[in-house]
Formats: sequence, C-alpha cells, structure tokens
Amino acid sequence: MSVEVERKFLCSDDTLKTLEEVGVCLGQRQFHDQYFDTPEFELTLRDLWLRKRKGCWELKCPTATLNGTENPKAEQCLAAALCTHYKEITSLPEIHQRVKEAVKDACEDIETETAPSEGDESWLSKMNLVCFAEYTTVRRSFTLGEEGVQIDLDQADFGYHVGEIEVLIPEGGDVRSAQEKIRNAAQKLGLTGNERVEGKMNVYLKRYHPEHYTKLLSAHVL
Ligand code: V4E
Repeated sequence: MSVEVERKFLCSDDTLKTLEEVGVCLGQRQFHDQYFDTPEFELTLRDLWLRKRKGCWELKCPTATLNGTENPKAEQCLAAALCTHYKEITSLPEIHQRVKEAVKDACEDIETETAPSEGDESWLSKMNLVCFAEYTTVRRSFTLGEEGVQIDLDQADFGYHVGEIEVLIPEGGDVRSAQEKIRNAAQKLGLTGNERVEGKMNVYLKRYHPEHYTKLLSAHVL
C-alpha cells in the first residue's frame, strides 16, 4: 500500500510557464469522482474519503503522524505544514472492512456483513452510504526529472483549478524525505506562498454543501 505525500499549489501563469519550460509533460487524462458518506458524515468526520473513480473503489485514510527528527528545522516544519499524507487503499475487501468499522455504531446489523464481490454495490445502502459529491477532473501531469516527484494540474468541472506536487512512498517510508523533495520541486517552480492551498473537495463542499463543510472545519478535518 502506498502513501501519497502531497502539497497543493495555485498555478499562476508564471508557474505554468516555468513548469512547461523545466518539466516534461506525461500526458493528460480525465476522470469522474463520486464520493460517498453516511448522512451523518461518519466517514469524512474521521478524515476517511471513500470514492469511486473510473469504476474502481478507493479509500483515502490519514496515516500515523511522524515521530521524526527531534528538533526539526524551521523549513522542515513549514514543508510538513504545507503537505498532507494519506494512505490510498484500493483493495475492495479492505475498504469494506475499514468502512464497516467506521460506521458500525450507526448500523448495528452490519457486523456479519461479508466482503462484497466486484460489481456488487448493495453494501453501500446497507451501510447507509450515499454520494455527497461528484465532479470530473481534467489532469495534466508533469515530471521535473527528480526521481519520484510528479506534478499534476487539475481542472475541475465546477470551475476550480489547482496544482499538486506529489511523491508516493511505501507505508512506513520516509515522509520527511518526500517532503524535502516536494520543497525542492516547489522552489524550482518558484512557489513562494506559505499558505495551505484548498483542494477541490474544500471548494466543492463550501460551495454546494456548506453544512457539511462547516462540520468538517469544526472537526479540524479540513
Ligand atoms: C484526502 C482529502 C480528500 C479526498 C480527495 O483528495 P485530494 O487529494 O484533494 O483529491 P485528488 O482528486 O487530487 O486525489 P488524488 O488523485 O491526488 O488521489 S478531500 C479532503 N481531503 C483532506 C485534505 C486536506 N485536509 N487538506 C488538503 C490540502 N487536501 C486534502
């Protein structure tokens, strides 16, 4: 299972120009995401993001926080503050198990529910899961030549675009070194902002489901 360490950024015309000059374009793809949760937001309030993308189920879960260096330098603290790290689970039995554990207080009779087979979606209604967000993204991907660093420029169909610098590491891998690679890539792109940039979901929820958004803000998930 891999852990995705990433930093989002707002891509100005200057950044795009730099990226096109120093980066290599890996191509463009389009995907439609549907995100699911219970009406009480039991998954997202636990920072669990269940989605269906291109017909496949994925669950993004937070990873354990770092013990790391005892006295991190200021730039390491900043790099960490600007980055997120999430585990991406793609095995349907494991997704089903994790979701079942998260919603079990609300659905007492799902204890004995067995793992679904591919294509069987009856587990969604049994766990009271409904789609709360869906959007299509056009993604252009680049590499800067630095090993393992990918830059994605996302254009969502609800009118928001955002960039991501991303490094994939194995679970238990070196998050600090991934953050360092991301910091170097950000420098190459001339990114100067020290603020966390909103992802597509933040903007989507704020705009279309403000009540859900407020709950996640209060719970410090977003
Ligand atoms: C993890 C998460 C959410 C799920 C969507 O994740 P995100 O990386 O924003 O979407 P996308 O389409 O780029 O997925 P990818 O293709 O990279 O796997 S929605 C909110 N979160 C948590 C979160 C957060 N708290 N802060 C920031 C800056 N991003 C995400």
